[in-house]
Amino acid sequence: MRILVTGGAGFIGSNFVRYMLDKHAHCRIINLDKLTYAGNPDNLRDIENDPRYRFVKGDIADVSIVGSLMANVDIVVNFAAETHVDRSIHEPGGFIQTDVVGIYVILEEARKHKTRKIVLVSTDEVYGSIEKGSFTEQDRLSPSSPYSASKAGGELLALAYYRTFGLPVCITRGSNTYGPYQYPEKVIPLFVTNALDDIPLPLYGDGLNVRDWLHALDHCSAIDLVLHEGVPGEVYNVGGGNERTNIQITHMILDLLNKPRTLIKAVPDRLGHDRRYSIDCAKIKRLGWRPEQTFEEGMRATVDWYAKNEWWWRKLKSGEYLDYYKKQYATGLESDSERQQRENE
Ligand code: NAD
Ligand code: TDX
Repeated sequence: MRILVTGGAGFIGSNFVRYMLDKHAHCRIINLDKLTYAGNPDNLRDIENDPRYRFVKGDIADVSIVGSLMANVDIVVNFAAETHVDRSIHEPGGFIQTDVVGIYVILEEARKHKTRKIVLVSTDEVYGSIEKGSFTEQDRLSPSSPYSASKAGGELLALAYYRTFGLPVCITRGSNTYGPYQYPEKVIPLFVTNALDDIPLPLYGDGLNVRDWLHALDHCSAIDLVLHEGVPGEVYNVGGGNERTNIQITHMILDLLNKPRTLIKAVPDRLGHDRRYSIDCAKIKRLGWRPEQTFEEGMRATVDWYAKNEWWWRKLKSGEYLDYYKKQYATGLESDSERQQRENE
């Protein structure tokens, strides 16, 4: 099994590369990653000398590099994407370029090279928000952010390539994923690392938005299953079955770290903030998938991992990260006197 993994230097992609090499002795993986701010060679330090693994730095929107790699693999699993909703609100262009145009290049090259299977890793965010009940794969897409709209665009192209050309594409729609190696802009690693530093945890709005949490390894096992058993042209929801409000998540993190709730700072809400995500996962369960991690255990281990791996996250919280942090949170986190001063200027 020769697999091209794209975006394998990011959070879920790096967990997937490690998972596949552990689980399938004969699998060979090429990891194509542009190494954006979110791509981090440290995520795969432990396996970089494995003879079954090769890293290539490059862009999924680059036809020549994608074409040359595709000539030597049977399967493509795409993780490569711009992934942070807040960044997509500041600068949508890069999301459209990677999450739509990049997917188009992968589909075209897969068609030329007769790739056996293409798995696009997508998100439950493409459905938009749901007040009650859960979305099934038949429900219509109604994305709210430039991020989720771009992911929906990539998905629709892929399904059109299936219908028009018979390209064997499967799509997974995963829910909010947590675990080791997640860039500390996402809420769980952001709040854990801020709490470790005793600095405020910026909670958007009333903190009552609901997300369904899925452990990275359970997400990987679902993708592995779809890669082997998924029916071409089909979409599979992948959720952990752990719906929690953001305030519940925040309390859990503070309690696990023995930190005070006074660290929580309510900040202005995200624009277009989806209230609740919830997906029905009966379809992938019929293929035989079950999440194995309980949320309590998974969170305990995850918080512990960040506490023990400061070497990994400390250096990320500098440079570009701090510029972004200031842009995203400066107004929400300023003190009363700073606000007064700004208003007087
Ligand atoms: P991430 O931001 O941690 O990593 C993305 C990776 O893609 C990085 O290594 C980055 O360098 C690479 N990349 C970005 N643009 C690229 C390009 N043009 N060419 C090649 N590489 C490029 O993301 P993640 O959280 O690991 O998410 C992986 C995938 O899973 C994404 O497609 C995302 O939409 C999807 N997903 C994520 C979650 C979640 O909660 N994190 C949930 C559901 C689905
Ligand atoms: O500082 C914050 N404060 C806060 O209250 C941040 C960064 C987030 N939040 C809230 C917003 C969301 O309701 O926490 C929740 C989770 O936020 P994110 O970690 O940014 O994730 P989300 O926007 O739900 O999207 C994630 O899950 C689906 C990933 O970033 C996507 O790539 C994935 O598709």
